[in-house]
Amino acid sequence: MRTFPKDFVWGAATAAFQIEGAAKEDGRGESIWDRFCRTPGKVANGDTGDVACNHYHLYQEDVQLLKDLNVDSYRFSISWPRIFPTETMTPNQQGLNFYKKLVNTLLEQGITPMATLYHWDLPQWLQDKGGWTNREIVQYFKQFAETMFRELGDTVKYWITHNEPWVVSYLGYGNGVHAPGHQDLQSFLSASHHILLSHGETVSLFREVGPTDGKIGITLNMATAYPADETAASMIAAQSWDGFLNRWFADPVFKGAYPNDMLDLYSDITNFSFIHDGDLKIISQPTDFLGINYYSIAYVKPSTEGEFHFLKAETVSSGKPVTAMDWEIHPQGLTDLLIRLHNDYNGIPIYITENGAAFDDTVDENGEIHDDLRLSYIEQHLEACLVAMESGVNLRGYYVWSFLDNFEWAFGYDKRFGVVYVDYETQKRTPKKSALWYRDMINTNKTKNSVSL
Ligand code: IFM
Repeated sequence: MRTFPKDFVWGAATAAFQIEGAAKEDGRGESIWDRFCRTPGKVANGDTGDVACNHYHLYQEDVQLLKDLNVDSYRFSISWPRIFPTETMTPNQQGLNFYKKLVNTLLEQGITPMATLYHWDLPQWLQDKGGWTNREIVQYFKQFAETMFRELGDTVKYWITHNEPWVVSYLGYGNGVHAPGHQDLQSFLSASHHILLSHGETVSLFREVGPTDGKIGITLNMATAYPADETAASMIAAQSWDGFLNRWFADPVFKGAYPNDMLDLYSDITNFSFIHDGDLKIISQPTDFLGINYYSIAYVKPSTEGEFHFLKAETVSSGKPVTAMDWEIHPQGLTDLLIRLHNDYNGIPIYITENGAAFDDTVDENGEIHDDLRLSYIEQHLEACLVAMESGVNLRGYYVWSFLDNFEWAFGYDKRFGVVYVDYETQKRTPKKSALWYRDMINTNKTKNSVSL
């Protein structure tokens, strides 16, 4: 019988913009995603986050659903424009009240809150100053973080500074698929640095004003990069891809240095003037844990053309089955990633802060959703976690993405990641087969302290 440790944390995750709705209520300001959704052609169907899952109003029902799922912990994010709607940086009390009510409801149900400070919904007024490409943002972010630590630090002990800096910097400022939609590689690199700097500054701040019994980490989206074939050129291309996605973000935080091979590659794009003396020392403040969002892998081969010409690489399909996002299903990539991170970053405690899959769900005549593909995806990835843990990886918990179907960024509401189905017309929630399986699996783990997968 394979076993997860008794204190392994079972969780579910969401993010503010993707579920809250109430975009114009109780003093919330405009976010870059509100603006992006209204820019023609950027988001599927012109979908917006105005209503989303209406979680802002239905949070009590949602916490009850989380309780029914048996999760130990719930990972959510805080909407920055709900707290600081304008440049005056006066905290919006109604926004603070919402998160206090949410956290108290979770605690009443015995569910541990894990709060992410930045999950992509930048106040538009900050973007108007240059957003993450302007170094001044670091001070604004610290102010936001300090407010949240002071307001919620007595009840929230687990904090994440950033969710997926690669997505924010590359998709937001590099290729423009995400808000604010800029297409400039120099901006990608300066934004990535300012995000990491704000992480380091916030970790230091947390040690001063955060809960003394609290923990703080960063969440990176990571994927194992495999060479598409056995040629030396493909191995080098895979190494560059790994640097682009993984090491450019993890090395500064956990080793205090940007990887040399990437500094070489990126020297065609920038002179790195945005990196100031002392920055890497700040970025590498000891961080309590690493959060990993894992979905798929990359098969990489050399190329001097196309979107990734600056990496001299491109990704190709390996022919494996894919999810509705067209992402290859590759649980072995998770095991390989976890073992490698454990070895490269000194046995850092790791949480899987997101893992899950989008599939085209259908509701049957009984109102049930038999999402066997999602269930199998989750099961295989938990198995991959177990294998890594048996090799000594310090894996502390797993948060399924996502608790609810929600707004999937540029894909709008077309892609469903939830283990709980949301009918967007009626806002009715229905746990899918995968949710019921997850609930039972957690229960078995808790009662027997062993799980048969
Ligand atoms: O929905 C996103 C989430 O916001 C961040 N990680 C990946 C998920 C699926 O694309």
